[in-house]
Amino acid sequence: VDLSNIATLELWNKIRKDCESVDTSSIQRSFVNHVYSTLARTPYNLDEFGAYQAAAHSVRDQLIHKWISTQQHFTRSNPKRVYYLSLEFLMGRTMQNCVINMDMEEAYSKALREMGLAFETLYDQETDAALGNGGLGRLAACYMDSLATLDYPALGYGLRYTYGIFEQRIRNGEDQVEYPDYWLRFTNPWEVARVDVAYPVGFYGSVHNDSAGRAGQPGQPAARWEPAEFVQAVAYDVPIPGYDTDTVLNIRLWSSKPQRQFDLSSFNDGEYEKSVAEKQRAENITSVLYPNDNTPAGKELRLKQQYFFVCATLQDILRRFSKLNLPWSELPNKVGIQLNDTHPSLGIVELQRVLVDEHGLEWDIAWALVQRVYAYTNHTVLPEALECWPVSLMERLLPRHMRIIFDINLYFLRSVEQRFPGDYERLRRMSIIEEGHQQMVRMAYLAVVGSHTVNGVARIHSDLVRSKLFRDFAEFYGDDKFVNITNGITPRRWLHVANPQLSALITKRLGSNRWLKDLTELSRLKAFADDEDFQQEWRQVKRTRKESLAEYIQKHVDTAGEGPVNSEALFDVQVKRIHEYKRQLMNILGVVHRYLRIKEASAEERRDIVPRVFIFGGKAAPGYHTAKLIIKLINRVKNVINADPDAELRKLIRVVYIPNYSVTLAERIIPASDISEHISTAGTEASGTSNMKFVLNGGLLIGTRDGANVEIAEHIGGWDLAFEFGAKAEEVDDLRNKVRYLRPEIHPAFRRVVEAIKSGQFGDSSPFVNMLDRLVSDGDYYLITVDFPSYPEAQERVDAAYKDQKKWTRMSIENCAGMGFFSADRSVQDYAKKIWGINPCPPPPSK
Ligand code: 475
Repeated sequence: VDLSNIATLELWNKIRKDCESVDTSSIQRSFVNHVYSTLARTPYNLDEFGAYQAAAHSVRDQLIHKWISTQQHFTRSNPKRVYYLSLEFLMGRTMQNCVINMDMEEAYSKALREMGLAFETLYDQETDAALGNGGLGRLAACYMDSLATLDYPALGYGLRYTYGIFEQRIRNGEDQVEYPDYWLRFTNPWEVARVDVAYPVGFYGSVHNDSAGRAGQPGQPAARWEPAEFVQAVAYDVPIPGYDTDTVLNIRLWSSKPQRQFDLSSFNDGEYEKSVAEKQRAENITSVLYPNDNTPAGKELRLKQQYFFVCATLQDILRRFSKLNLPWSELPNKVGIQLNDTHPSLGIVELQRVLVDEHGLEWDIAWALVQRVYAYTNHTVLPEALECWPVSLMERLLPRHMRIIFDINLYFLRSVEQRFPGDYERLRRMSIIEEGHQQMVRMAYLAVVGSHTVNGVARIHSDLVRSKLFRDFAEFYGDDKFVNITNGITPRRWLHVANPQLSALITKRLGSNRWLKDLTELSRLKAFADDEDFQQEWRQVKRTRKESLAEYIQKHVDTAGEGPVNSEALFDVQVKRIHEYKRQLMNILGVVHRYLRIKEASAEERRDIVPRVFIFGGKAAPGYHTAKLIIKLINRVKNVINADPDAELRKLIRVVYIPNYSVTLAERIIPASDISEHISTAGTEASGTSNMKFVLNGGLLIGTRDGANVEIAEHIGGWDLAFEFGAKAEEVDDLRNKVRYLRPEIHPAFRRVVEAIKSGQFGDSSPFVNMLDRLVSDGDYYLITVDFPSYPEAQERVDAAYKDQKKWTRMSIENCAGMGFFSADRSVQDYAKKIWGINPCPPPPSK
């Protein structure tokens, strides 16, 4: 564009200002314009989905203006930036979050109402962006919201999977079946395709010595990698608006495309089909999110995804750095990279490769820079969840990287040996390469060695990371390298958006909505915990939310004609990925226990029982047999209890399995919970984040002393305000040995439950026999038999507390009031100070 004429420039600026205006008529213009010219529709054939699309495009326009301004501002201010690398971003829906963060909800609502449309009803038309499995992916999404809200110069990087986490359906009322989640079917208004931003990514091939013939030689390891296969990484940008600020950050998602548009030579050779197949192979790389949570997939395609991701991301980061014309020594002052678990840890090797092989830096100088750039977040200590890749696979797919890993390991082990001369056992333990019948690369060790800081995600978890998982490394590097950053959640989505009723009540009581930006403000609610009127309003909100969930269940969950759930009953919720360590099995065995007790109770005794609805939800990894069996058992128990001929009993106990748990369902379920279950074996759940969401919404917890439960209890005022049971983390090793070798007496209540299932009371028991027998022989790794007696006992304390509604409401208010610490705003500030060394870069005040 020729802008040399001042008048031309002014015209551009004036028109842009017009485009940014959000008064009623501008919104209406933009909406109508999208109905006609984006969708080619008219008000006569506009259905709800079309209206959603037009509204979404209109909101997107607003978003993009602010986003461009933010990016220009960052470029001009040139601060150190942090890059959050994650193979998963579990975003959920976008539209409502956007208009709330940009303070446009009322404006849109009014503008569309005048046009005969209810804006709020359009939210339900949106499909979730579900590019993540669970906790780790949702954490990345919460952190982007907080980074934007606090004006940090940050950028997220991820993959644009064609298929997100699978859709779960329940077949025959009991079994999980998976369906592909083709979320891009109707195009995605929340992304901007950047066809101008594309990088080549190579795989396979061979390594050649550099001219001096020194490839792989310690001290002088420059070499040339000639990949045999290339694909392209194309950028798709997803704008992330902060709350109550003009900052709009970016998540850049890579999509794989074939290198050349069309291979004419193979066409001429009559190999047309081959060239199309090649094209499809390239697109394969980003086609599907691996559906494993807390277990690595171990597939070649997954390793390809990981390298594809870091290769494109580093080219992008380094291109931005090179525009600054600074020496390489400045890299750590401009670039911080956070690794969300080990999944992107090949980035460490890739950066070393680029610096040494492509830019000619000396090994040691490059390595010192690499270590100052990277930091690594660990999300699990489960041994089977730690990523390891076969050396043979890595050698084939990434031959140069494999050599670099061997060299990194060599120098590292030499330095360990200097500190601990002759301690070969230590070298074996600490080696990045695990020796065995098949050599493996331990990705967690690579991440530790290549980073300046390693963090766990809750205090107890970080203690275990330091004292057990990476004990040798903490001894070698010193404790300072290992820090804790307790996870947090965004109060915007998880209270204000998910629970507008409670949000309004809190704002009314506190006299302002400042708590949305400073969650510690909630502590002022404590003063009203016993206030009669406030208590009533608080209970009313919960009731409303329970009724709305009951309605959802009635409409969308197959309840086999069982009738509506009683929203007066206590709602007991466990929604999360199905995993043995999370112990949904213990929960359902507890349900059976309660059922048997109610069955034998007299009419008199029954009058004393608090009616409960047990609500389950969660997906099992498709290849995780035991997890699928647990889903089956939950549903079997559900089907029998809900169909019990005793109508009086059915009023006291009910079980629901809500299929296809998702971010959007979480927003419905969490505000409706009275009590939620966070009952992992102590020392196994790194943090948990739904525990925070439940408490923030006035639900109480029943849980073990695990993950963030421990800190939640501290902040709300102790375990008197939550329901604790079970073994402590320090006792777990010893208990495992006892269970395994000494077989302590199994509690009769537990035996009875197992016998009931084995007797066929819940249908053919043969699928479950093995799983249950393992528990009572030597296979109770997660200590269900050990914790079981104290679990129903804790549930009785829940019942007792619930009977006193005043006491319960006071606890609920006090729980919520103590949640200030668990805002993701606090978490990202911790990261900024303790790990990244970055500062906010707020937009200049607009003129
Ligand atoms: C922990 N996912 C929670 C949460 O810190 C914690 C994804 C792909 C492959 C393998 N695993 C994953 C996880 O490991 C994961 O989600 N971990 C979770 O991270 C956030 O709150 O306790 O289990």
